[in-house]
Amino acid sequence: MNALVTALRARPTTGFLVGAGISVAAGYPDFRSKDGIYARTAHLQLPYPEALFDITYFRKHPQTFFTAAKGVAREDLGPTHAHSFIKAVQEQGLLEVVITQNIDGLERKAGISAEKLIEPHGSNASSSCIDCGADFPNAEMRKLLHKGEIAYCKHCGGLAKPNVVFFGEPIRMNALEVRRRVEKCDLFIIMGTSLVVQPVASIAEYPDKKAVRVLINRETLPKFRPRENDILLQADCDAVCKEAKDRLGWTTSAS
Ligand code: CNA
Repeated sequence: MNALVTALRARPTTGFLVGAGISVAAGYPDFRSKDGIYARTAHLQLPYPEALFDITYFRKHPQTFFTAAKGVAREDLGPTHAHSFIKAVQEQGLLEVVITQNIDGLERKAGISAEKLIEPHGSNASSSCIDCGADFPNAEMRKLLHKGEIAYCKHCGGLAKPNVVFFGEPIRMNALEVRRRVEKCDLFIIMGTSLVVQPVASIAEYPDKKAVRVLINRETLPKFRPRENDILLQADCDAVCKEAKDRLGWTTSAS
């Protein structure tokens, strides 16, 4: 913790790679924790857990996704201490980039500016048809998700879903731009991700060897390859972010 605060006092150009863990305190379950989405949908007896978000499986069994999404699609949830910390880094003028694997839109709700934010796995802020690509009204998608009912495109009758990238769909990321921006960072904070989903997980390897990487996760990650100057914090990311912000005396404006 001291090492993180000291690193931030040096006013480094800072980047973030974040995952579902930073939204758990808000009320969004992550994928792989004991009480995550995969555990909660075990009763659906999927052929493999990721099938829930697999485009080929979705085409054949759309009801499974809409049934599972029923309890998860929420609009009333707000940003966590982790989001607020990222916002504070932005307000300090230190933020270079935030790469979020999350699709819940909480970074935007927290006030992270669009030019700092990269959402390779898309966002649930809009919806469209998987066949003709026509927009599907998001308010209506929300209602269907709440009821657990399948959304059909009004133009071609195909299946519609939130603009969240499913397994088997191309991710929304300019890899060269991401690499360029991550390489600019003196400090790169990775938090609340299992670093399992590729290609985004490999962004953890992009920072320059001289940069300080910080890994904040409540479990150890076998896939993470530590470097000499890494700061490894096996901890709750909200507790770390709140303490860092308090110790630095950083406040955030309302968004
Ligand atoms: P994951 O594989 O579920 O991993 C989450 C990681 O966060 C795990 O290693 C947990 O131990 C850790 N974790 C959970 N809570 C905390 C906490 N409070 N403090 C510290 N660590 C914590 O999720 P990833 O993000 O790695 O996987 C990428 C997937 C998850 C993306 O495609 C997302 O779209 C998808 N996802 C997003 C959301 C969301 O938008 N809120 C929710 C669930 C899944």
